[in-house]
Amino acid sequence: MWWTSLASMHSCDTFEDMRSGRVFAWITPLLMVAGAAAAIVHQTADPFGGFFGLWGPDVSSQQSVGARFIPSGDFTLERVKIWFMDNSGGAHPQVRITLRTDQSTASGSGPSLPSSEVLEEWTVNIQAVGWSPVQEVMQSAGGVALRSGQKYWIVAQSTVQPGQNAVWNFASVGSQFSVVSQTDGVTWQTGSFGAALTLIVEGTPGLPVRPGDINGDGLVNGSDLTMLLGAWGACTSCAADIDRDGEVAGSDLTTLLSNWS
Ligand SMILES: [Ca+2]
Ligand SMILES: [Ca+2]
Repeated sequence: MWWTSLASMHSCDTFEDMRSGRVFAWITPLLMVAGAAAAIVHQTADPFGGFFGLWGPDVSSQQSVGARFIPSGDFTLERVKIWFMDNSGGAHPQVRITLRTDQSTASGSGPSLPSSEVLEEWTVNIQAVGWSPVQEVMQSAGGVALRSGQKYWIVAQSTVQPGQNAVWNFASVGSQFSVVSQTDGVTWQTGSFGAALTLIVEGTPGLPVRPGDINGDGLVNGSDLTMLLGAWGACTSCAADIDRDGEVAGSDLTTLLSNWS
């Protein structure tokens, strides 16, 4: 299994440099300059030209893989990009990719592992044929909020048998907090630093604008409801007048409740 070969690489000086970020430190600014219109939330190098060649962990019925990223600012998700290779010889194996929150965030404690909370998901039949990586692009339909400093996971799972599976390419340089599961994304092994899985996350700076988010914190919840009820009645250009008809009324309440976080 590709992933297990990682352990044998840890004594390599070059790999130690990657783990420490020394190699990655100089290439990150170059990648930022090369970025397109969308803002970069997270970006690794591509899989080509690395010390170890083309490699990565299998994504199969026997192994799920997760890569963690932490936004340095607030963003609205636009798309996720991952390089995959193919172990099937051209059967275009299907991969389910999910954006998840972190267990430690949800519970307030515990190890940093993917939670079961799915913020968005995509199903991809990878384009790659054989060991020639192809980048898959997953567009966000919902404009998920990515909050500064919070831990997020991109998880790849598959029901395809080993040997017919997709392979998530490692980046040519860099390190990353990533995990594997032997039970298809349910029970995760403790996270460990390893070679970076190729992962680009793009977004628009700022949290998504949600109708009903009166206080602008990215959530539609009791705080907004309290503000709406407090402003009930005729109202000129107040935030609680969501439909801007000059009064805070039932229609605004309906909008708020239908967008409840
Ligand atoms: Ca709010
Ligand atoms: Ca209104």
